[in-house]
Amino acid sequence: MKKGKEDATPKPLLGRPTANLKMGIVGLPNVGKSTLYNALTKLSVPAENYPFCTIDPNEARVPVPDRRFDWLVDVFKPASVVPASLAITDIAGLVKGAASGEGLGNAFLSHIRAVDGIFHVVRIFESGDITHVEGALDPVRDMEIISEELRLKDVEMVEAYYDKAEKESRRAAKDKAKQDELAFVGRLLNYLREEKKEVRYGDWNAREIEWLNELQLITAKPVVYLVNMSENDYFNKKNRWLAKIKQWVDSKQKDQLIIPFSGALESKLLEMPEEDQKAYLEPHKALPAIPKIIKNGYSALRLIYFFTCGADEVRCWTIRQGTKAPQAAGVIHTDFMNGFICAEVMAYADFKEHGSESAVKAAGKYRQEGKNYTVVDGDIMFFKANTGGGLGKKK
Ligand SMILES: Nc1nc2c(ncn2[C@@H]2O[C@H](COP(=O)(O)OP(=O)(O)OP(=O)(O)O)[C@@H](O)[C@H]2O)c(=O)[nH]1
Ligand SMILES: [Mg+2]
Repeated sequence: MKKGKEDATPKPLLGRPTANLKMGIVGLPNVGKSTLYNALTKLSVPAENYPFCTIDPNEARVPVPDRRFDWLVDVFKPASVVPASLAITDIAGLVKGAASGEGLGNAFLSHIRAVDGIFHVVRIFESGDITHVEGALDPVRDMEIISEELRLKDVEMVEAYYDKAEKESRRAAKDKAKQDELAFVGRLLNYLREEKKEVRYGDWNAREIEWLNELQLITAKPVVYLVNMSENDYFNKKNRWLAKIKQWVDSKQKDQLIIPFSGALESKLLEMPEEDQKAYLEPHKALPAIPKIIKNGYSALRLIYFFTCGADEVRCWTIRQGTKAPQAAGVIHTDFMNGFICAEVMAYADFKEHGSESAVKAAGKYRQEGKNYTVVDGDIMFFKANTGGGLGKKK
C-alpha cells in the first residue's frame, strides 16, 4: 500500500458537515409549492388558492427512486428493505421585501436557513382564478425577487459578522488568524453586496469554506430550479417563458438544472392507480417529474449512497460525496468506524454484470479497501471491524 501523499485532502463541501440534510421548497406565494409537496410526499397539506396557506413548515421524508435498488431487492429477496430517502420541507411563500420583514418575512427566512438546499419553484401556468401576488405572469421577475431577498438576508448577516470580526481583530491586532478572517469577511461582503453574487457560485478555497460553513448563508445552499407549467405545456414541452428562464439561470452559472413539471398534472396522477397513470401519460410520451425532482434534490445536496445486501436486508446508506470507508461504516454503527479493519467492495455494475458475489470474485472484481478508500455511489459494501467482541463482525 502506498503511504504518504496519496491522501491529498480534498476540499471540504459547502454546507453542514453531515449526511442528514434536507431540501426546502421556496418561491413566491401561490406558485404551486404545496401542490408539489403533496405530489412529492403523497401527503395532504392544504393547497388553497390564497397566499400564505402554508404557515408552518411541513416536513416529510420521501424515498429516492432507484432502479439499482429495485434490482438488488429482486435478486436478494430480503426480509426487509430500506431505500435512501430525502427530507423535504414545504415552506410558505416569500414576498418582495421579506428580507426587511414584509409578509411573513423573517420567520420564513429562518425556515429557509434551516434547510440545506433549495427547490426554487417558479410559476409559468396561466390562471385567471389563481392570484399572482405580483399581478401579471413574469417568472424572470419572480426568480429575481426570490434570489434578491435571499441575497439581501445574507448581506445583513455578513454585515453583522463583519462588525464582530472587526472588533475582535482590533482587540487582537497580532493574531494573524483573526486578521485573515476579517480580510475574508470583507471580500465576502463585497462579493454579496457590491457584486451581488450568490455564495454557491463562488470559487472558495478550503479555509474559506470552513468560514462559510460557520456562517451557513442562504445563498451558499445549492438550488434546483423547478418550473411549474400547465399540463398542456408539460406534454408539449413548450412555453414561451422557458428560454427566458434558462437565460436568467445561465447568467448566474452555466449548465444548471432546470426541471419543468406540472403541479396540475402531478395532482391528477396522485388520484390514479399506477396503470391509469401510464395510460394517461403514454399518448404524450411524457413521464411524471416527481422521481426526477427527488433524485436531483438528493444529488444537489451532494448525497450518495452505498448498499448493504443480504438475505435479511437490502439497504441504502446515505453519505456525502467524498466520504472515506471508515466514516461510511460509521453511518451503520460507530463501532464499525472505531474498529474499522477493511471494507469489501463490489461496484454495482460489476455485480449486475456477473450476477453473484462468487462470480464477481472469479472475475477479479471483488476488492478489499482500506481506510483511505473514498466510497463511490452504488458500491455494495461489507465491512470488517474489530468491535471488541472479536474480529470480523460485519454487515
Ligand atoms: N392551473 C394550475 N394550477 C395550479 C398548478 N399548480 C398549483 N396550482 C394551483 O395554484 C394554487 C396555489 O397552489 P399552492 O400549491 O397552494 O401554492 P403555494 O406556492 O404553496 O402557495 P403559498 O403556500 O401560499 O405560498 C392552488 O389552487 C393550486 O391548485 C398548475 O400546475 N396549474
Ligand atoms: Mg403552500
